[in-house]
Amino acid sequence: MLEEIVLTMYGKGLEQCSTDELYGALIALVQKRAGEREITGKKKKLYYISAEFLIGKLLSNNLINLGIYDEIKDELAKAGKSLARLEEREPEPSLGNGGLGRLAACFLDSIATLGLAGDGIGLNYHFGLFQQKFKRCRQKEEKNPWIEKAGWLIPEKQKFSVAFGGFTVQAAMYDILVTGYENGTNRLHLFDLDSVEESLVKKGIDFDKTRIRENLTLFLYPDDSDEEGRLLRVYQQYFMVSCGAQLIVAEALERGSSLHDLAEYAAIQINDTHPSMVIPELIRILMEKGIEWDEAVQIVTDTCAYTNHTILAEALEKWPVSFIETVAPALVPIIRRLDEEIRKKYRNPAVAIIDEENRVHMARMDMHYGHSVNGVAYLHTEILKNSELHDFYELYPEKFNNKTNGITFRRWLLHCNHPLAEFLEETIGPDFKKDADALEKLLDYKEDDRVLERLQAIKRENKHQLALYLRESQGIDLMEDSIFDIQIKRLHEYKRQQLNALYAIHKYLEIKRGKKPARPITLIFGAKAAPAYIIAKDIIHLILCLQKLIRKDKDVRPYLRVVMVENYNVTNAEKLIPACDISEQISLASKEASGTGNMKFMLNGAVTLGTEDGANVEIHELVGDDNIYVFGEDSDTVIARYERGDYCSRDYYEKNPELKEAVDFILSKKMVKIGDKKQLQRLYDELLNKDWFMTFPDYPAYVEAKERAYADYEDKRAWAQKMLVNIAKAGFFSSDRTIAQYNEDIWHL
Ligand code: 26Q
Repeated sequence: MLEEIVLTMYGKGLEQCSTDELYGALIALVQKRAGEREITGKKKKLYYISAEFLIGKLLSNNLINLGIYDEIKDELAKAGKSLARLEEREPEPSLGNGGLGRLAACFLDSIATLGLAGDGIGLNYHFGLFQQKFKRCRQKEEKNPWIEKAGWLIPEKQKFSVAFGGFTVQAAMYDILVTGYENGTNRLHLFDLDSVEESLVKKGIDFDKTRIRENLTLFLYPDDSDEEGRLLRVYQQYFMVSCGAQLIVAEALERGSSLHDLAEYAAIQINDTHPSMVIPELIRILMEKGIEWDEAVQIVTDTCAYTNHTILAEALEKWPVSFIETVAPALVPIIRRLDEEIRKKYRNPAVAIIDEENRVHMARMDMHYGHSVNGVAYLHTEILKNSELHDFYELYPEKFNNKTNGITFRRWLLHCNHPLAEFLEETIGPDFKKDADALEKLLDYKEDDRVLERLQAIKRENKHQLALYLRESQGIDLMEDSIFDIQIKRLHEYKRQQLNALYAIHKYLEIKRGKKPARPITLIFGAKAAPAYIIAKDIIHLILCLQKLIRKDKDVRPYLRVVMVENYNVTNAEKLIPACDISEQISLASKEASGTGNMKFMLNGAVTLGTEDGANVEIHELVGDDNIYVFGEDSDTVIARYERGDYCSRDYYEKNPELKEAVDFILSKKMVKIGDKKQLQRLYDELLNKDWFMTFPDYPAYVEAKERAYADYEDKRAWAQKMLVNIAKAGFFSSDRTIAQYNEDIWHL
């Protein structure tokens, strides 16, 4: 199959081709095959607008979805070439920060897999999110160029123009084909500035934030704690939604819409508030086409739906009217008029779109002028309804709904864990590949020693593969017979990597005193911190110092390792997750909207150690008490304590000598010798004087749960049964299920 292509492309045989040539040929092959399956001819189409699409490498996934993975692998092997080499060669586009961006990518896969017409709309960030490097136990940021001449981006002919205050820019659109699993193909449309100037970036990730014409699509914003460049972020958002709205309207017209009936032709899903300006922008465009205000507002409301991904108040976007005046002056009268309508209708100032400080609350606009508001896990949606967005729930109870997140099993099982996928197919047949619920058949084998032993063998093999990979790529040595206890996710105080680090200190001190664990323990971390998020960087510093301290300590290193993987990304995740024994999901209850890493781990036979937060609650319910380690205060207790405002971390510190010892160790001579006194002191002070995410109250229960899990791990058979139940019950978390629900309740495609 490939042979013919390289012959026409390069006039030679497979054996003679370089890695780059083979890679180019495979892209051509995939795009041809995918192009033949495009989903067309449907009246209504979904547009998933998102500032982030964390798609990961695409080659293998596309080959799997097109059903030609094995064939290509064999053909290459016969010519003495390896598909793995080609996979390594592919750059990973980092067009997302974490969960929200990865979710968007899983959703596109499922939309195509279900044969639904649905495209993504986003931005073509040239350097994506920064690349993380560790230097002297600290995070350093570098740009991550990923765009290649012969890559996945297809330049499209359509041109767009976007009018900012005082100047207009031209935009180009690049498409990436999105293949569904043995089904149709959709597109991810990435908009880019015609006048973008990569040379603006000098060293690291610094660039002139004021030159919008040149810098607009250079970088993805590394989360909201990066205060600098907030205005630029609004420029990006408007650029994205203006191009997106133009595309949506043009396509609807082409499919025969009169625009009065736009809602029958288009469904728009607003992924968090980053694309919320699409609402006023669409109203503007419809009015430009001669539709009256009231009707335009109704059409847009019927078309748009909003997903909330966070309950952290500080992450709910509010932009000063002056920003919008600067960026998109045409939207200001529209937003003001929407606000006036709301003020006339409802007297509660807490539901107004523009507040007393002249800031536009993006989520409020979405809730008033969209027809659906959804949270991303049961608990999250309940908290939205009962507290965070309660005023809106009272106004529009019918708009609120839950859509528990999901993950695509193509990438997070078939692609990342071949041995497990093959074994499952041998054992329960191939149905689970199309119907995730069929994984439950595995429960029939819970007492089958052969199956239990195979699951353990596969885990061992994956741990071995991870060890090879980390040695090769990062020079890290793993003890393969240790417990792999893994926490990988963005670094944020609410996710509480610091709690895990305190445990590491506790264990270190115990071993120093001669109390050795039954089996060596490896605590693996992977996390990027937003460049301006000081405490997050201090936590990384702490973990890297601990890694160094323990690696150099001959008494401790045979029993305990701390390992922080550099530049945690989708590619790393695909290696780490299949090798995991214990999945750390230890956010402060009520703070993690859902989490999706928790689902990936479970599907790959890891056992969760977690709080009753986000989707952990649903995992707990599915697997039962025996197959998960739950600890810590529940969300009601936490929410009540925030309301009382009486949390004092120092009280817990004073009362618990073990905790005190661990916290004090942060400033010990040993640590200060390795690390930076100032950074360690800052973190120590933060914990003792604030600890806003309440790690201290949960500390004893956390240590207890970890010890219990480690002890249980020694009963190999019982542990394998836990793995089995987790895999068997993971079907619910297929994003195919999530997308079917979005379609059923919201999009009606
Ligand atoms: C906001 C304003 C300015 C600049 C940046 C931002 C910004 C950027 C990214 C705000 C939020 C994000 C990302 C949020 C995110 O990833 N949320 C996660 O979404 C997942 C998918 O629903 C959930 O599983 C996680 O629980 C949630 O934290």
